[in-house]
Amino acid sequence: MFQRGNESALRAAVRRTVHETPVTDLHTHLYAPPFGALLLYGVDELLTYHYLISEVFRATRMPYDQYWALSKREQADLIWKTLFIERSPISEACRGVITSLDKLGLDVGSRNLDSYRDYFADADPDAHVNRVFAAANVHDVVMTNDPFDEVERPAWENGYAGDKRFHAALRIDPLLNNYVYASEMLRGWGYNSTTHVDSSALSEVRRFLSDRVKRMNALYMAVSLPPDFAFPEDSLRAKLIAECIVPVAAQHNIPFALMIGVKRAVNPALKLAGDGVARADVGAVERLCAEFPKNKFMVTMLARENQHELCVAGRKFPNLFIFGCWWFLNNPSLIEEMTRMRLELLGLSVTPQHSDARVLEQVIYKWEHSRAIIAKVLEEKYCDLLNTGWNVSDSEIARDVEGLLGGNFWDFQQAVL
Ligand code: RAT
Ligand code: ZN
Repeated sequence: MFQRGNESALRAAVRRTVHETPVTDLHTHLYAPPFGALLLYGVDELLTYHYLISEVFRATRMPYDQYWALSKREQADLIWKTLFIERSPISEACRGVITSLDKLGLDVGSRNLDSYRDYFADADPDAHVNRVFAAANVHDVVMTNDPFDEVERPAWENGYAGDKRFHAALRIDPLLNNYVYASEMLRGWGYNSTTHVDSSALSEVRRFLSDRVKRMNALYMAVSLPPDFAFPEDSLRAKLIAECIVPVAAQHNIPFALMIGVKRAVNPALKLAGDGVARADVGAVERLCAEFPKNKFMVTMLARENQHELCVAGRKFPNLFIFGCWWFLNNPSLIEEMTRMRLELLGLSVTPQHSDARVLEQVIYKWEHSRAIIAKVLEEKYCDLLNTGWNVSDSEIARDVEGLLGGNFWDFQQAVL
């Protein structure tokens, strides 16, 4: 039991517990080994992460076509030379590569890119996943499974049997952001989802969603949305949410995850690196939660300016679960600000972070960096309690940290409202 005067022992215990507690990473873009080439790993993939691609264009001002004409290895060479050798790799995305290599036991002091390549060559994907998850202390991750993705679909159709380290999430961006295209795909798979959206088309969309949730054993359905996302509104998107997503989510008792605030293709020449951010309307989230109190909504927002309002909305709606520091917010200064704000406004009822990893080894740095910040904020909060005369035990710290690093998500995912 830690008491007033034991602050430094308590701080050490919090740091140790946060470090030693395994994570459930609730949103990644990683794939289980049976998905083959979709599982990205290795130093060339780490270096060509789209977060680093925007940085290399800033540093080189290279014509876009010239970069895209390079092979992956040449792109990685260029990024290594430009962002790691010719200047110090202090941005969060650069630092992340170094942390990941270091935690895998590679000598980052040598700056020998080819020796890092040798390390990953011929890795057995299954064994490598185990090794990386162990280095990151990640227990399991949630994939992003897009039923409209031609490359991903065959794995499901060929009887992918699941992998307890990788859960599925049904990602439905095309359906909500580009219905004409999605409905055409659905028709190709035998669903009579006409472009004229009448009640029978809606019922076919529901049948499609329900089939996919079952086939994937999806933990939740998810979408990313632009800053002008509104609800309710007189739009196809709002209709599909209210009449398809919400009932299917309720039928399977799974949450609907909304990731709000991305401006797609602000600079299309950057491809995946070309998306931006803008403030969105938290009122849309409030109205959704109010209108469907028996449904569960997981929400993360991309604009820093939305975070306080979102926390306040979280206080009003028990069916709203707030998670992660998404994408441009996944930087130490912002993670710290957001984690502190969330714990102060929402206590321990959130999941402070997800990795959004696209390359396997990224889970190492994303969690290493975030754990340090989560521990720092928690230490401070427990010390404040100690200073009042409240005591805190090791098992209470373990309970709280398990919740933050995964348990709270599982509770919400399984809750019946
Ligand atoms: O963080 C990212 O890598 C982004 O490109 C997106 O994938 C984003 O996280 C998303 O899920 O849409
Ligand atoms: Zn993502």
